[in-house]
Amino acid sequence: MPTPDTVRSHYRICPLCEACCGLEVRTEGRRVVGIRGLDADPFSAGYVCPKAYALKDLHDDPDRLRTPLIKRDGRRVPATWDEAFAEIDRRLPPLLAEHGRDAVALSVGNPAAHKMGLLLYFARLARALGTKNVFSASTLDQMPKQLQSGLMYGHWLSVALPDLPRTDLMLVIGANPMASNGSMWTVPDFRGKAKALRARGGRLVVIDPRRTETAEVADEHHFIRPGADVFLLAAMVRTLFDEDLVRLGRAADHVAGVDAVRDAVAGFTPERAAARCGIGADTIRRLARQLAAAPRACVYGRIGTCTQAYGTLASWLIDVLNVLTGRLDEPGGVMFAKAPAFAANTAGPPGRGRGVSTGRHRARVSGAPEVFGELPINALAEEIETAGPGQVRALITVASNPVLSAPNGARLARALDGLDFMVSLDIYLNETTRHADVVLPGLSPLEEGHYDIAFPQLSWRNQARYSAAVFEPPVGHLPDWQSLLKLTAIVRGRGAGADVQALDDELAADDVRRMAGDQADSVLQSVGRWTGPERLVDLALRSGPHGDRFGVVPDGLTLARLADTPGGIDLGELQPRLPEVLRTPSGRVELAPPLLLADLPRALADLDAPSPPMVIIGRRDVRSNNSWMHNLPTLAKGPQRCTLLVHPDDAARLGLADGALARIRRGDAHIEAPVALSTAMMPGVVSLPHGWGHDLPGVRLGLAAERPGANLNAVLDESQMDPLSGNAVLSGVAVEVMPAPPGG
Ligand SMILES: Nc1nc2c(c(=O)[nH]1)N[C@H]1C(S)=C(S)[C@@H](COP(=O)(O)OP(=O)(O)OC[C@H]3O[C@@H](n4cnc5c(=O)[nH]c(N)nc54)[C@H](O)[C@@H]3O)O[C@H]1N2
Ligand SMILES: Nc1nc2c(c(=O)[nH]1)N[C@H]1C(S)=C(S)[C@@H](COP(=O)(O)OP(=O)(O)OC[C@H]3O[C@@H](n4cnc5c(=O)[nH]c(N)nc54)[C@H](O)[C@@H]3O)O[C@H]1N2
Ligand code: SF4
Ligand SMILES: [Mo]
Repeated sequence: MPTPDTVRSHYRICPLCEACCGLEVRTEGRRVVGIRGLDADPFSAGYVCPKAYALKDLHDDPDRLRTPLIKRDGRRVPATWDEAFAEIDRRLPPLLAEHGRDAVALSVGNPAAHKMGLLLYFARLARALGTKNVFSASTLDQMPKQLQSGLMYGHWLSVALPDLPRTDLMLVIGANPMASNGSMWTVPDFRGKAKALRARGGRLVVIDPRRTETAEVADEHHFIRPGADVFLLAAMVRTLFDEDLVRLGRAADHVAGVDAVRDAVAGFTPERAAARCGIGADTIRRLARQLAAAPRACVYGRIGTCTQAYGTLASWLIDVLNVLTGRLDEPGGVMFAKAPAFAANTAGPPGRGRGVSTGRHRARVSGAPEVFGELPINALAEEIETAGPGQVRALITVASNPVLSAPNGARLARALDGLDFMVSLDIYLNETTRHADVVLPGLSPLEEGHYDIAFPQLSWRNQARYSAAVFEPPVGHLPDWQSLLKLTAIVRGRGAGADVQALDDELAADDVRRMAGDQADSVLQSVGRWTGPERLVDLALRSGPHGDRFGVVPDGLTLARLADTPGGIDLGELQPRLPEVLRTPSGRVELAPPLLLADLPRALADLDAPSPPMVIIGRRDVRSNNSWMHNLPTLAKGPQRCTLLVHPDDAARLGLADGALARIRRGDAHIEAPVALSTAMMPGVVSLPHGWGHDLPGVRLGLAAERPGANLNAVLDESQMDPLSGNAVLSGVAVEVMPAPPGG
C-alpha cells in the first residue's frame, strides 16, 4: 500500500479529447496510483469521463513503442535513435533533391491538436519542407466549420461558440456531446450544463438521425435524413424572412449580406425541404419561430453537419440562423472566446484583416482546392498512385492513422506500399505505421508538459492552464517536438547529427525577431528559462491579450505564473467581441460569402432527389476514441462496442437478427458487424462507430486485436467530398445491408 508521504499529486490537462479536463494524477515512484478530476480546476471543476483513467493504461501499455523501428527484410525491428535518423537522412534528402518538395507529403492526425509539441513543431517541419501535399484529420472532421467561420469572421479559428450557461434554448444539430464531450467547443461536463439549462426552465432540442444520448437528456428530438441538414436549415432561414422574424440586434451595424441571403434561400420552402429531410414543414416553421422567440438562444452543429456533401453550407446556415435571430456575440447566444495565446483574432489591428481564401494551390490529380493550407485527405491515395511530375513518393505521418480513419483505407494501404519512403511519428505500430520504413515513437502524455494551443480559442469560458510533466521521460527518448526538429534539420540539409537545441534556439530567435524587431534580444532573454514548446508558449502568452508584455504589465500572464497555479487561471465568462474580433477585409460579419452563395444552387438542384433505401452513419462511445485507444484495458473491457445499430423494422425487412452478423456492402467492399436492434435509429439508417478494424497483419496492438471490430471506413467512398472544404463524406453513404453469409 502506498503511504501518503510517498504518493505525489500532479496536475495534468487531459489530452484525450477536446473537453481538456483538469486531472489530478497521483503517483508513487514511476507508477500512477490514481487519476481523478481536479476540483480546483476552475474550467472543468472536477469533471472527468472514463477515458481519463486510461491515461494510466496508456502510460503502462507494453505495446506502446519505446524505441524507433526500422524496416528490415519486410519487418519493423527495434533500432537506436541514431540509426533511425541516419536512415531518414540517407533516404529523404536524395528524394527531395531529385523530385522536389511536393514529392514528400505530410499527414497529421487528431492527437496533434492535443500535444503542444506536435502542433508547434509540425508547423516548423511543414514550413521547412514547403510541400503543397499537406493532409490532416481536419478534412475528416471540421474543415467546413473552419471554412465557414473564416469566410464570415475572417479567421479559421474564429468560431462562434454556444454560451450554454446563459441560454434559454439550445438547438443541437449533428452532435452528441454526451458521448463526445463536445467538439469545436471545449466544454467539460456538457451533461451538467444541459441539466442546469433545463432546471432554469430552458430547453434543449436535438436533430439527429439517431436518438442519441444527448437526445435522451433533451426536451425534443427530431430524426433527420443524413446529409439533409442544408435543406432543413435553409427552410428555417426562409421562414425567418417569410414571417418577418429577422432581428439582428446589436450586431446589425456589423453585418453585411442579409438581403443576399434572403434571395439565396427563396427556393427552399419548408414543404419541399420537409420531404427531403424527413422533418415536417410545420415543425420546420415551429423550430424557426421558437428560435426567434426565445429570450436567449443558440444553434450548435458539429460533425454530423460537417462530414457530408453540404458540410460547408450546413455549417454556414447554422450561423446564419444565429445571426438573423440576433444571437451572435450575445450572452446566451453564440460568442467568441478570447484566448490568452496563439489566437489570430487577437493579433494585429482589431476589427479588420486579410480574411481567408482557398485554392491558392490545387491537388494535382483532382484539382481540389487547398483550404487552410491543406488538401483533402481523401486525395492522398491518388496523389501517391498517379505517376507524373509532382507525384507523392514519400510520406511523413505524424500521429495520424488514415488507413483506419479515412474512407477506403484498403486503397490507401496499397498506395502506402508503393511509396519510395515513409516515416511515421507515432506511439504504436498500427494499421498505418506498419507501412513505414522508419517509426519514431512519441512519449507518454504523462512525460511531457502541456498547454492547449487551439482549445482556449474554442472554450466555453476564457482560461489559461498549463500542466508540467508528471514523469521524467526515459533517458535518451526524444519527445515528439525534438523528433520533428530532427526531421526539420534533415529536410534543411543539416544532416542527422544536427544539434536540435541549437536549431530550436535559432528558430525561436527568428520568431522573436519577426515579432519584436529591435527588442528581440531582451524578449529572448526574458523567456530564457524555457526551451522547446514551453518557450513558444511563454512568448505567445506574454505577448497575448492578457500577457505581461515582457515586464510592462506587472500582473500579466507568463508561463511561470501558470506553472505556479495548478488548475490554471480563470479569465471569466465569454464577453462580447464585435467588431474587434473580426478579421474580414470589410470589417463586417460576411453573412453571404460569394463562395457559399455559389454553392447553394447545387443543394437546390438536389432538393427533390429521392433518398437511398439504406444509408450508414457513424457514432461515438464514451469509452472509445477514434482509432487508437482500443488497446487500453480500462476502455476495452465491457460489451462489444463496434455493433451495427438497426431499426427493428429494417431488420425485419432485411432478415437481420439481434446479435447476428450483418454484412454491409458498397460496391466491391464489404465488412461484417454484429447487429444490435435499436428503436433509437431512424428507419432506413444504420449506425456503426469508426476507428475499428484492428485485424490487419503487421500491427502490434495485442489487446485490440482480440476484439478488432469492423472498419466503417472500408465501405465509405473516398470520391465523396464537400467540394468547398474538401471534407470527406462520412455520413449518409448508401450501403446494402444483409445477413452475413454463413462462413463469412
Ligand atoms: N467514418 C468515420 N471516420 C472518421 C470519423 C467519423 O466520425 N466517421 N471521425 C474523423 C475524425 S473527427 C477524426 S479527428 C479522425 C481521427 O483520425 P486520425 O487523425 O487518424 O487520429 P486517430 O484515429 O486518433 O489516430 C491517432 C494516431 O496518433 C497516434 N498517437 C496518439 N498519441 C500520440 C502522441 O502523443 N504522439 C504521436 N506521435 N502519436 C500519437 C496513434 O497511435 C494513432 O496512430 O477520424 C476521422 N474518421
Ligand atoms: N468518446 C469519444 N469522444 C470523442 C471522440 C471519440 O471517438 N470518442 N472523438 C473526438 C473527435 S475527434 C471529435 S471530432 C468529436 C466529435 O464530436 P461530435 O460531433 O459530438 O461527435 P458524434 O458523437 O459523432 O456526434 C455526431 C452526431 O451526428 C449525427 N449525425 C450523423 N449524420 C448526420 C447528419 O447528416 N445530420 C445530422 N443532423 N446529424 C448526423 C450522429 O448520429 C451523431 O449523433 O468527438 C471527440 N470526442
Ligand atoms: S472528457 Fe474525458 S477524455 Fe475528454 S478531456 Fe475530459 S477526462 Fe479527458
Ligand atoms: Mo475529430
